[in-house]
Amino acid sequence: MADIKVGIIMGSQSDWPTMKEAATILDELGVPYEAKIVSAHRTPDRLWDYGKSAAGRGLQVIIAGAGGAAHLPGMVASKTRVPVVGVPVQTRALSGVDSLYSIVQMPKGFPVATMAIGAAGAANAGLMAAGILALQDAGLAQRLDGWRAALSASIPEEPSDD
Ligand code: RP5
Repeated sequence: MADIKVGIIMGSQSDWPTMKEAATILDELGVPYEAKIVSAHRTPDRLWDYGKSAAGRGLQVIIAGAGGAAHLPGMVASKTRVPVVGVPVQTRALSGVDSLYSIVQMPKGFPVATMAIGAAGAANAGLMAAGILALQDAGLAQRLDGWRAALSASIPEEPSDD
């Protein structure tokens, strides 16, 4: 099995449509990952074990997404030195502002690199993880440069009515 360096975790199955955006980016860039449901509130022991074993298992980046009282990214960051990229999942009640505030306001000492709310944030989390790994992987660096160049090239110079 390929060496897995990225872990995608989420608080609920209902987060997967959002977190899939991170997975899609990693697929496009040929970065192997694992995806797991790990809830800070519903499966605290699973969260504990995941954080405790992350570095030893060779994970180099953890992408953690949750919504509402989104404690997962911060709690996993408190259990591992592996960099955590947090994704605030959009909620129905408060549009994800609750998730954002829950994730972004970490106390000094335990950082979470917090992305934008929702799908764009999840996609950017994938790109952030790839960028971190690319620092030590020339092939991935080249693929990421190509991905970015293709995105730039796809942006038209003028708007159209179609
Ligand atoms: C959070 O509660 C999850 O991350 C999810 O975004 C939210 C709602 O979860 P479900 O009730 O849909 O399982 O823990």
